[in-house]
Amino acid sequence: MSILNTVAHTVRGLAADAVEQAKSGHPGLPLGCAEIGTAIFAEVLRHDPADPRWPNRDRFVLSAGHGCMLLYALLHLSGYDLPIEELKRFRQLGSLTPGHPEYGVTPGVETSTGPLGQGLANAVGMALAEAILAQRFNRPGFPVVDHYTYVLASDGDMMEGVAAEAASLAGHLRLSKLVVVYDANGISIDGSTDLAFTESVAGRFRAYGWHVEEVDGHDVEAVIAALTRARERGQGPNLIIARTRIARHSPKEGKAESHGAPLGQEAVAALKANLGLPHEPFYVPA
Ligand SMILES: Cc1ncc(C[n+]2csc(CCOP(=O)(O)OP(=O)(O)O)c2C)c(N)n1
Repeated sequence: MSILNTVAHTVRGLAADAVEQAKSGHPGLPLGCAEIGTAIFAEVLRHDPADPRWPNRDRFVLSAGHGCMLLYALLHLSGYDLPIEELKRFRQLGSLTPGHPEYGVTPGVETSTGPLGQGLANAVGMALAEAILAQRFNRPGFPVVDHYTYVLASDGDMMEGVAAEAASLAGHLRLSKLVVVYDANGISIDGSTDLAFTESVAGRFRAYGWHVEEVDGHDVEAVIAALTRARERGQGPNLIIARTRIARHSPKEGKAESHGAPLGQEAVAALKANLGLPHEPFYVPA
């Protein structure tokens, strides 16, 4: 197993444990997007965990903010000032892992969504700000403003009108430094998305002028390759539709009940056995 897969599995263990400890939260998305998050934080994002406010950092917006344990686990493993003790205090008053929506609390969290769709719209604004600042301040040989905005969005984000409006503007303005990864797991809060949402998201975004490609969201190398292609294209915004399974590798894989409730001790034990992780809570390998 590659180091990146080990990171992804560690993220799964941390997210499952934190939600269990808090007795509330959303384990399905962190388990389903562990490879996507690992690809972004370990290989793609240009950031400095020692200086989270560095002005020219790449931005990462968690539009599917309910999956915030994914982000907290990745920030901890990346070396941000977010010790494991804070992950153990997930969703507790006064902790550095308060949950979604969030702005200005946890080092490394740009913003995360409460109302679905909002993060994607925030990210369009951030990408637009980058383009305006670059045009105003960059000089030949001195690209002082030169960064990307990455987004993780879910089915619920894609259902919302605010995301559609912002995506239309991003296409019109050709915001080429905007990369949205869409966690297409076919599951929403009450069951299969087939119940309410059968449009072609790919067709809609192509019509807005976005470049769209699909990828296996559990193949970390394929996700890195897609992100790299998106970053290097330089022509308009990018949508990467990542096919995933909610609650991947747990007994609740593919089930809507994993969306917003703890997995339960038995399922967490089974998850760790499946991943080859020790049963020790909040385990991080050397
Ligand atoms: C505008 C808005 N409407 C409703 C909700 C309540 N809500 C939170 S998560 C969710 C379901 C999201 O499903 P999906 O985005 O597919 O996430 P997944 O189940 O894959 O984790 C809903 C309806 C919300 N947060 N915002």
